[in-house]
Amino acid sequence: MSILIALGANLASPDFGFPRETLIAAGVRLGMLGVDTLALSRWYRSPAWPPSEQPDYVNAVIRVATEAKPLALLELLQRVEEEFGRVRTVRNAARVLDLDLIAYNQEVIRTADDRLILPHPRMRERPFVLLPLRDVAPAWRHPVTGEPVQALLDGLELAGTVPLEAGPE
Ligand code: PH2
Ligand code: MG
Ligand code: MG
Repeated sequence: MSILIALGANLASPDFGFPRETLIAAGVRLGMLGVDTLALSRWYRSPAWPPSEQPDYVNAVIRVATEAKPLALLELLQRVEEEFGRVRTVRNAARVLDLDLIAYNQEVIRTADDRLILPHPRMRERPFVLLPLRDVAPAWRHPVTGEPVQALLDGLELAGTVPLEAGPE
């Protein structure tokens, strides 16, 4: 059983500081809202995708326990993004906090309005999701294709996504 949430940030937050500090604060906030972190991956630095002049991202994945059903969990994540000052502008704009629901156990979901697609449709191409996902759920398999996370990683260029050294970011 794995409910997996990807965390990302590439702008400092006026309230919480460096991206990593914001991501930790977001994890604490999620706990207050009944989303308990069971496992936290390493922190990774990865260049913004698609390539741009934006600052690098800090990315991680948490494996959580929650009573919230998938759509309620998505709404809760969006609420926390807003609380943390996330401003929605254009797609892939730099951000203080991004919380993406990646997978909800083995559920395969597509809402009529495409608001929620599980597993996350772009996770397969994203080393900054798959590397931390492997940290918290090494035996995870894609619920549609059955591919293990390692098989997904084997096909990708991973060099840009590296564990963050200890430091303030
Ligand atoms: N998230 C995005 C767009 N681009 N790039 C990296 N490296 N990490 C992210 O989390 C990320 C991104 C939109 O959610
Ligand atoms: Mg994202
Ligand atoms: Mg998002």
